[in-house]
Amino acid sequence: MQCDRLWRNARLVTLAENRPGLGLVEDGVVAARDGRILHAGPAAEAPAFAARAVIDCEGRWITPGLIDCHTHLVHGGDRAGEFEARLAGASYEAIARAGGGIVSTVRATRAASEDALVDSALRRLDALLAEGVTTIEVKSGYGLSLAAERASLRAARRLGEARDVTVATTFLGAHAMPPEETDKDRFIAQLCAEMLPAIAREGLADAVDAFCEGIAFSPAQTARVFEAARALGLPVKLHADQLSNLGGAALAARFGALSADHLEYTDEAGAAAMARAGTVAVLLPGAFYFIRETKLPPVDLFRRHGTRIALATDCNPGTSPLTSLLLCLNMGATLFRLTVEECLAGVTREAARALGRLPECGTLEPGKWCDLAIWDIERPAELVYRMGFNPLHARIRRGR
Ligand code: DI6
Ligand code: FE
Repeated sequence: MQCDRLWRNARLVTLAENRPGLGLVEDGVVAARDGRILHAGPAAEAPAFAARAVIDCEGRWITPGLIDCHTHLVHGGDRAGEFEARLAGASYEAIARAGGGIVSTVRATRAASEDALVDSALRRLDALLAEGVTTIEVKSGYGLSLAAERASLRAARRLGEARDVTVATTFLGAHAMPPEETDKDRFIAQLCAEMLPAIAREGLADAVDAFCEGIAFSPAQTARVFEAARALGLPVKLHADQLSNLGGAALAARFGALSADHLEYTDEAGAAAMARAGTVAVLLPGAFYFIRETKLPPVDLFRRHGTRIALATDCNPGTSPLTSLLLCLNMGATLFRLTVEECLAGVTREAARALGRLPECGTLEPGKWCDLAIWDIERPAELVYRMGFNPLHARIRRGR
């Protein structure tokens, strides 16, 4: 059988659901043709391939290319000064009065040109790519006007042209109140009537997200955003139950959301509703760590009900300035007590599911894009175990 490339003498973490656990294969091969996986499995079961190029992996491990399924990679400025002030004792109120907090990122994002947004995001993206990331989700939500949200989403799309990576964009207009607006209902009405339809018409968003929280938008306001998204045929996701339990997980499930994210305060009804709806729980240990949250997400409830679990960086300037998905794996294990299997599935198969892209990526199975990460490790657990060490040997996207 003809193929373009063949990786042999490899050990595979396939994550295929028809194999147990991580779907490990010793002495495996991966064959690619036209950018897609033709075969991934034991060498003994592989057909005889005539390959244009054969790569001897010398026993290295291959995982699916990693997927960071929740980021706010595109934004202006940073909040290092605010971090420094808080460490020196400044209160949130004092920082907000001095123009800090999320509004300062909105101002910096609006002030930046689209080119500048791309340039600053590329530096963060490159850090993720260096660790084997081949698919990334990028949210807007620091523009909060049609022009600035559009620029952010365009910048996100351009990341996928500037680098060899798949970018999934998410419109998060309902992230915070724009500084010039005073009425939340009025803002949401305008978002649903004008911003979202324009963004959808221009094909700038693959999904729609909202921040359902006391400091952001209510469940009723969130539901309005979701209804508007549904009318436009766009899938939804939700920042849910991060700081309090407003029933965000159940709300997301009610709308058949791809994912509900954060979930520290989610209760059993929420976890069960997510499992029934197939809504993935995206856990974000970087934010948990950075804001020194102590309430743990209900991992045992997710396990008991069969809710799928993904892990992501939540890379954002305010609560998770994290640009390492490998460190995020370690945090998922140490902070949330996830198993190695849950962690690795969380940045591959389950992250793909959280983006609605499981048919395209996230496991090593025939027909999917041949997105691979090849690692200099002796066992898969090393990817979760180390902190600040990058054993990536090679990153392959679409077979090359
Ligand atoms: N949850 C968060 O933790 C961030 N956004 C969100 O929806 C905070 C964003 C920021 O402070 O810049
Ligand atoms: Fe987030």
